Amino acid sequence: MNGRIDLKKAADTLKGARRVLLCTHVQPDGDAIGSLLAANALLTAMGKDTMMICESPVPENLRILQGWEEIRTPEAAEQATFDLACSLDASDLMRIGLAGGPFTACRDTLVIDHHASNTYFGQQNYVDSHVAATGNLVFRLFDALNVRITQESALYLYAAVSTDTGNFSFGQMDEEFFMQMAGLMKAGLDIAAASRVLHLCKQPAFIRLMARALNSLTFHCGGRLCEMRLRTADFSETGASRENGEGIVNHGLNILGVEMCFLATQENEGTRFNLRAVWPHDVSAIALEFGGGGHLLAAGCTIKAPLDQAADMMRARMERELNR
Ligand SMILES: [Mn+2]
Repeated sequence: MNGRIDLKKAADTLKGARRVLLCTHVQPDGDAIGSLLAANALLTAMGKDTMMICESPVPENLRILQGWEEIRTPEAAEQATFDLACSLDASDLMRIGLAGGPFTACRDTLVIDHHASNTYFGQQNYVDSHVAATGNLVFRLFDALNVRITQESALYLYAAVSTDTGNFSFGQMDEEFFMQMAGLMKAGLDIAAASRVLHLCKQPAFIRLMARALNSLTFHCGGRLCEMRLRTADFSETGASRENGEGIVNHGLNILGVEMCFLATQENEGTRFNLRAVWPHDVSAIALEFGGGGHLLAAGCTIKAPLDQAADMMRARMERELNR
C-alpha cells in the first residue's frame, strides 16, 4: 500500500526505526545534500544507526557542509541491512538512480519530498508540495521529534531552503518559511558567510565563460527575445567545463524587457539548447517540438545541426511564438 502520511506519522516512523538508510536524487543540489545531511544529523541525535548514499558526487560548492564525505555510493549499502530506507527530495524512483536498489530492498520505505509530481514510490510518503524545499519538511521533523537544531544542522537546512528559492527570490515562501529561517538564525547560522560561499562566489572559469556568452548576446523582437551562443572553443579557451554552462541562460531572462531567451551550446552531435520564458509564455512546448522537454518556463532540447544553423532555427521559432 502506497500511502500518503502526515508529519506526525512520518516522525513516528523515524522514531520506530533503528537502522536507517538515507538517500537522495542523482546530480544532487543544495536541497538534496542539505536535507540528506540534516536528516542524518536528526537521526544520529536520536541514537539511530544511519548510512547516507547518493549515486553522484557531492558538488564542489556544497563541500563546506561538514560530513559530506560520509555520503557513500549506493554499492556501500548492499552489504548492510536496514529496517527503514528514507528518500529525500526525489519525485520518483528513477530519480534516485542506483540508490533505488538498496532503497527498494528495504522492508519499510519512507519518501520525504516537496515535488507536486511525486509518484508516492515509498510505502509511506510524507509529501507536501506547498513548501519551498524538502529542507522545510526536515525542519518540521526536528520540531516534531523535539530535537535541537545545532549550528551545523542550521547550515544544512539553510543550504536546502536557500537553494530551492534561488537565495530567497522565488518559490513558495510563506510565514512558516521565515519562522523556520528565524529558527536557523537562533541556532547560530552565519547567513552572510553561507550565502557568499553557496550562492555568490563562482569559479573564475565560470565567469570567463559567462563573459563569452554575454559577449555573444543579441536582441530580437524589439528586445523581447534574446539569445547567446557558446562554441566549443569558448569552453577550451576559458578552461570551463560543460557544467559551468548551466545557469548562464538565466542571465538572458533577467534582462528588463526580455520575455523569452535561449542559450545555444555547440556539442559533438549537434547543438544543445537551454530555453527560458516569462509567464505566460511556454517553452516546454517548443522544446517538445525539437525532441526535448522540461517545464513551462524552463526547458531544453538538442538539435542535430551545426550551431549557427540550429540557433537560427530556434530564433525563428521563438519569434513566431512572440508574434502570435
Ligand atoms: Mn528540492
